[in-house]
Amino acid sequence: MTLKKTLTIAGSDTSGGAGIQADLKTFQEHGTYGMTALTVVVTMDPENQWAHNVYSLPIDVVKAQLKTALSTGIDAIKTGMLSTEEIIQTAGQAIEESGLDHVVIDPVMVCKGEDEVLNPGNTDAMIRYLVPKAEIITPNLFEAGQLAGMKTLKTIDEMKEAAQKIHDLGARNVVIKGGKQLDHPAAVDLFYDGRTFTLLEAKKADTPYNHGAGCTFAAAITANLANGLHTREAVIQAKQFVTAAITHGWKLNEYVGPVMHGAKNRFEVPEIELREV
Ligand code: PXL
Repeated sequence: MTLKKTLTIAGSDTSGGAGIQADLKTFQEHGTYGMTALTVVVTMDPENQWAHNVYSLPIDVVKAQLKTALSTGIDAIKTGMLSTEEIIQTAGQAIEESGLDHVVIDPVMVCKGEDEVLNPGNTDAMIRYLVPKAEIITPNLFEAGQLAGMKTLKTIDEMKEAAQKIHDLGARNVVIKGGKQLDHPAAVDLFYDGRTFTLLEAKKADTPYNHGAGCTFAAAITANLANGLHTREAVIQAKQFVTAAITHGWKLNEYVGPVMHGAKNRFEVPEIELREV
């Protein structure tokens, strides 16, 4: 038996909910074979309010991992936290050389609860090296605003405007993760394929424990693409996966509560409503 191979180019979240840990757990739940090219290690300081520290890996180490992984013939690639312009450019080049279509760009700029942008020059590098390679790009409201040259998005109309702009930058499909942040009755994400704007709505989960939700959503899309789903179906099923994961989010300690990556396969499959807007 052979498995579809999914590669994440992303950071290590030592706390286990986001980053490559989220990606690998999600890949596993989808029956794909997960591989990694690590870009940074993120640690959290238990003596200082769980403050994050980001340690970038040397560029040679990133390149060596990409060479290893891509030599095996990957079916789908996801990018996550890329901390420097050099790493962004290197990831872009590797994707280009791979010739792969199934490329999911999760343009991570901040960690939840930390409002510092990783490095302002990174946005321009993402627009140049990564956005045009995306079969699907998955920014949150802040990241979509940065990519589109807008402020943090606050309404569905602003989400539509940003999705159009990001599509114009070369991403073939855009998913803007609104989640529960938007002033909207449902947990809502917007999918734009260049023709139709579709809202994906789920019941808002009554929990503060959602660390890693963004990474998990994007990783589920990646695995679904590797498994042969079309983009729209890949996104819908990923929304079910992440909604279940958030619904069963749990408290790791007093600072962080990760999603439960395996919830969809163990508990109920949530209802997602689709609406063209
Ligand atoms: O959730 C964004 C994110 C992505 N990648 C890594 C992280 C985080 C947030 O903590 O640590 C490695």
